[in-house]
Amino acid sequence: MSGEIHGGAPAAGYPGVGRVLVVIPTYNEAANVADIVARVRRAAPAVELLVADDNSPDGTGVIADALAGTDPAVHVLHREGKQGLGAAYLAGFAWARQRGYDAVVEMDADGSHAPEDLPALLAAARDADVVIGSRWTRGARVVNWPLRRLLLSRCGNLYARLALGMPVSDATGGYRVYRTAALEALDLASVCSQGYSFQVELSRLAHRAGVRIVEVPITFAEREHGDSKMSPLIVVEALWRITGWAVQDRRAAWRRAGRARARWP
Ligand SMILES: Nc1nc2c(ncn2[C@@H]2O[C@H](COP(=O)(O)OP(=O)(O)OP(=O)(O)O)[C@@H](O)[C@H]2O)c(=O)[nH]1
Ligand SMILES: [Mg+2]
Repeated sequence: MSGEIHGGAPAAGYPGVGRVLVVIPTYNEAANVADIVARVRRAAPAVELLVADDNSPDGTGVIADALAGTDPAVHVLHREGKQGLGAAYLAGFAWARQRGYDAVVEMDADGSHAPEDLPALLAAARDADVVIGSRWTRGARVVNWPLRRLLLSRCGNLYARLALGMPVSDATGGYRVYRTAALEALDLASVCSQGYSFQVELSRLAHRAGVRIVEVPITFAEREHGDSKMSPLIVVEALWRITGWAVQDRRAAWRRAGRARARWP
């Protein structure tokens, strides 16, 4: 049933941004999916939603189908099995681009990304290509996160910022708006990340492409229901990839500097 699509009539769109698709990747989010969809519909009635489910064993996909059956603004993309957050988002982006949406939103299903913050993110998207909902910018709040997760996020972001030279305070954050025109400018075919590093990889691609990136403070809350899919492997992948990109960037800079020196008389 991979790629099967349910859902219908498009909503009217969001002023200044156009037709918006909120992509919600799910794996075993049966306790959360109905609530998050309802909250998005209340907070931003003009957007549409795509639940990208990786054949969750807990029946998340079935619940999503029932929601799509009663609300034409809700769509479901059924994928064959668990292939990681990055792959689910790339499939959601492709789905949106094929159907002419003007912007896509990334949002977790577990309630950590408050749908009530979405209007502020979309307002910022009027003058930006990428809007990052940031946990680490003035005005943001992080609620109920254990100290080890706070430290991991702070240190991970510091490392990403220093290693990659990006002026982004929350490069690992997964609450974002991308204008689809800006996605065209990114080399999505080159994306290789699966977990957290997907967000860093897209931040890096956006920064390198020179598109306008804006950060908006959000209130981030620890999930209340269901289990985290975060694992040590995801952290190792992020560290490994960020280090690899940093080395690549330094080598390219040295090569450029070497060529410039060779041109000197
Ligand atoms: N489709 C799909 N969704 C996934 C996969 N892994 C995670 N997700 C979803 O991605 C979102 C984020 O996953 P979480 O488990 O909350 O991970 P996290 O937010 O990084 O970690 P926590 O802060 O511990 O919750 C949730 O909506 C998950 O259901 C996957 O392999 N496929
Ligand atoms: Mg989460």
